[in-house]
Amino acid sequence: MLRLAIQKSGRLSEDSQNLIRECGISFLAASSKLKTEATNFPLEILYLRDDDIPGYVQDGVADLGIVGQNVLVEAGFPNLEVEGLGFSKCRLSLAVPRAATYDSIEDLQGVNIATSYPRILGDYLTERGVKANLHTISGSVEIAPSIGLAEAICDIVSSGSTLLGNGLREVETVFRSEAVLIANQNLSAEKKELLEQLQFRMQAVRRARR
Ligand code: PRT
Ligand code: ZN
Repeated sequence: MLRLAIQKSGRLSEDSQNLIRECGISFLAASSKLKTEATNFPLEILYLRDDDIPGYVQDGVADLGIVGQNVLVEAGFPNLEVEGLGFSKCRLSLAVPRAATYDSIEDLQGVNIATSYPRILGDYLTERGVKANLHTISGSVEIAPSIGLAEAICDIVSSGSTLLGNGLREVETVFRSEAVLIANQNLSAEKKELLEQLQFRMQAVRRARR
């Protein structure tokens, strides 16, 4: 039996559950239960916080997972990715107050930047020879400039209205993300076979949606 970890509640959970259902797999939705067994495919579904999913799959507690690439790469396990799933598209962007002058990434030299993505941002800045002071905070990153915590932020953007509403201007795209299927690297032959069946169905669902 395969164990698949998906987000319990949040931006990924509905699309993740819909994808599995459209693969013809029946199961009970996330409620108070943290796991459920599919009735017509050898699959057990674990409902977790998205941040915990890469580590669980890396350690083999779960065989598979569905998570945002942003969370996967930030966790340090990019090699677990099997394939992109085409939903929850967003970007990780740098933003500064609307009135701040910004011409190029050089302007971030020595600047305080608030983010929940120190690894991805740190790699991006290092590749460009920029040394900034990263302040890692876990939420409400957008308010950091207005409360004097940082001069810039790096956060997930989709429509851009949150940045706008906080008087911020997007200046660089650091990373583009979508939901991805991930898998433990040491699956047994039986589990690999089941993964292939699941991938085959997921690809058929995506072709049918187009
Ligand atoms: O509780 P748990 O830890 O499981 O969930 P979470 O709160 O950490 O994550 P959640 O559900 O908010 O997001 C899950 C994943 O959805 C993220 O890791 C991204 O891969 C993806 N995603 C897609 C987004 C967005 N779009 C998005 N817009 N994640 C967050 N946002 C935020 C954004 O940071 C901004 O603050 O939503 C706000 C609105 O965005 P705008 O630009 O449309 O205004
Ligand atoms: Zn989370």
